[in-house]
Amino acid sequence: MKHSAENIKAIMSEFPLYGDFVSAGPYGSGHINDTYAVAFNQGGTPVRYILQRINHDIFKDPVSLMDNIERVTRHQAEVLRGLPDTSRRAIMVIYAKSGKPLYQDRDGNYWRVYVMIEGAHSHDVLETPSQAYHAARAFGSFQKLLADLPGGRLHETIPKFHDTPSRVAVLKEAVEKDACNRAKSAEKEIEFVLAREGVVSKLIDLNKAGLIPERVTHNDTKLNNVLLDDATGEGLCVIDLDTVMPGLALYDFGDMVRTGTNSAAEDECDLSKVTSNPAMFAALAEGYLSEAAAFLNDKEVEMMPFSGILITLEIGVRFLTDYLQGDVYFKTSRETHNLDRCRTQFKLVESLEAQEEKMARVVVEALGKARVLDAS
Ligand code: ADP
Ligand code: GN1
Ligand code: MG
Repeated sequence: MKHSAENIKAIMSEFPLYGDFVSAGPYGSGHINDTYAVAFNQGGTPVRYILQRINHDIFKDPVSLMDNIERVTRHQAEVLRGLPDTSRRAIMVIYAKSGKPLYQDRDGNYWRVYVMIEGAHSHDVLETPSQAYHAARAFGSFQKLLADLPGGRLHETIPKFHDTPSRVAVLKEAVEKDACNRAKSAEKEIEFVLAREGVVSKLIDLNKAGLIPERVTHNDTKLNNVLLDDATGEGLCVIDLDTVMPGLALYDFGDMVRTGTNSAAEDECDLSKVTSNPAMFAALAEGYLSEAAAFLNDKEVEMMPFSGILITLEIGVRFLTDYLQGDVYFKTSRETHNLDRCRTQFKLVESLEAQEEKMARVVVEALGKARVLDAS
């Protein structure tokens, strides 16, 4: 949904911001919310904000969602207080004139405003192992910081979000229904999933067996959901907090592998370009473990290579389901966009499967380095 600069100016006037509205335009490449960069002139100094319309078809309870985000960002601010540059290390929510963290317009849309973190960017495709290291370290540090979040369990903003077997069950229903007559064009992809049904409950089963714990996790650790500092390359701020809720740490690491090791874009059509880059995997494992080794248990560490395979399969299943259901969930810009994304994911699954043993050795090495770092 696109909103004009005039609309946006009116929405921004519901927030108690100092200065004059200058301009607004669409921002970023997220698949879910509508994001705008909004420029203000504050006494001669240009200042920008992020304005977002929360996709309430997907996030059914935006008030609970913002309650989670307030709790998480308040805790981050408390823990980070005193460090240099704290205002660039955690999202800052701007409260509306109503005193609430959201403004609801006459059409029922929910809007929120964040301070724009300047001098930092997110990357859709990572270019260097150093970027991978720093992005993964930032997500590890985020999980570590939230380990002692006060106030009890967070709301589940999307129930069963990383319940891979449920995702497969929904896919099967979509195949059965074939609402858009598209199943024929995705026969190979459907087969691909059915051939892997045996592994989809592996992490959930380990959790049920008490071998891996529930934690506060991000759940959408696509690497464009972390801002890297333009000057230092450091992982500065974890963003896109809508799915921060109870979850398994491994789904977070897995999604870093899905998005950080892919040598091509998520929707690349030339599948010969899609492979998992082992140097990126090593950097992700090192960066993540430099923070997470302090709290992960042995089983979680052991499952790190598998987690990348599983979530890549899961996200591929979700793209495929959305294709069959008529592109009702993810933003798309062409008819086969979701099918293309699914094919990319499945090609990546194959590449990761072929490297699983090698990745296990890399994780052991990375763990060793993290322990040396910790001891020094
Ligand atoms: P979506 O859920 O649609 O992915 P995000 O919250 O990830 O939305 O925001 C989309 C993009 O906007 C991000 O990838 C990032 O580039 C940018 N962005 C979001 N919040 C901020 C912020 N506080 N400061 C700077 N950039 C931001
Ligand atoms: C969505 O919001 P965004 O674009 O960061 C999706 C993730 C998927 C991702 C695939 C709430 O993430 O789960 O992994 O697209 N977010 C939601 O690119 O469904
Ligand atoms: Mg995002």
